[in-house]
Amino acid sequence: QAPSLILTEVSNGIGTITLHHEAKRNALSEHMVQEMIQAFDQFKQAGVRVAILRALPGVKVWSAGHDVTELPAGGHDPLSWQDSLRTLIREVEIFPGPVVALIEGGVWGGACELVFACDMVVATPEATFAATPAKLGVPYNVTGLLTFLNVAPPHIAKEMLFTGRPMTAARLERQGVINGVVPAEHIGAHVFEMARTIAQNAPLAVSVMKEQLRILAGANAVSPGDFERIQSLRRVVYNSHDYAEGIQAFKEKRLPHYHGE
Ligand code: KFV
Repeated sequence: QAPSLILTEVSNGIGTITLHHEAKRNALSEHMVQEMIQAFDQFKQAGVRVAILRALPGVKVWSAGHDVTELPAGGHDPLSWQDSLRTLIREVEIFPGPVVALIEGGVWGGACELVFACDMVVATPEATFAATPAKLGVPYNVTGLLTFLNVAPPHIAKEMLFTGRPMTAARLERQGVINGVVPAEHIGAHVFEMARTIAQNAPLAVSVMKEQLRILAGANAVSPGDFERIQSLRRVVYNSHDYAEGIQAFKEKRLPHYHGE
């Protein structure tokens, strides 16, 4: 059996998932995602009321995002319904209790969306958040963009998505995108205290509000025609030279050369 890439712990109705694959900077591989989904299932069975998603204390990289070696080479939708990142984000959204992200280090690409999809986010002052599809030439998917628009003001979401540059925790807190910035030595206690407060409240009320907020946040009507148009535009991107080049350049550890086709 392959070694576990996460650690899990349950105590007093609070479940913690700790990403633990530092050699690959906690990239969200299929293997790691499957383990996280299993952990959320176990939490449900154990009656966990609040989940905490974190990396080991002191890490430089919270997660490097989608495992780029698992993105399809070209001609296939890299963020289809079955993709591991998409599956994990749906799992976080439908988990019956709040999921709180505790962030130390850099958060990249799909991990940035994962963190924004959590119900609350607390970070250390050194934490940074980068949305990178434009760096790699990836056509981001519809629900993925909605995750950004649901938590960030449009200008901030666009700056993140168009530049791909890491944004500081302080700036995101000012914009109301994350809930708090707490120094590393206090962040664990701070997040657990928040989790304990939630866990003492009425679990049914909390989980039904979470589900209502999820449904309301996704209540944008897109016509079938518009949806098909978006999919066809995205198809142009993942069929392009630039998409294949972005993935290839990452694997060869070099800068990509983009032509816009
Ligand atoms: N996927 C697969 N392997 C990765 C990876 C990733 N996202 N990020 C890092 N690795 C591997 C890397 O190839 C190396 O493997 C090891 O982790 C350490 O990385 O076999 P190797 O060569 O040891 P280093 O040496 O790059 O680590 P470091 O110098 O500490 O830099 C950390 C970091 C995070 C700045 C750097 O690894 C990096 O830039 N990673 C890629 C970040 C990124 O662009 N993520 C977005 C992925 S695409 C995505 O999520 C989506 C959905 N999207 O649309 O864009």
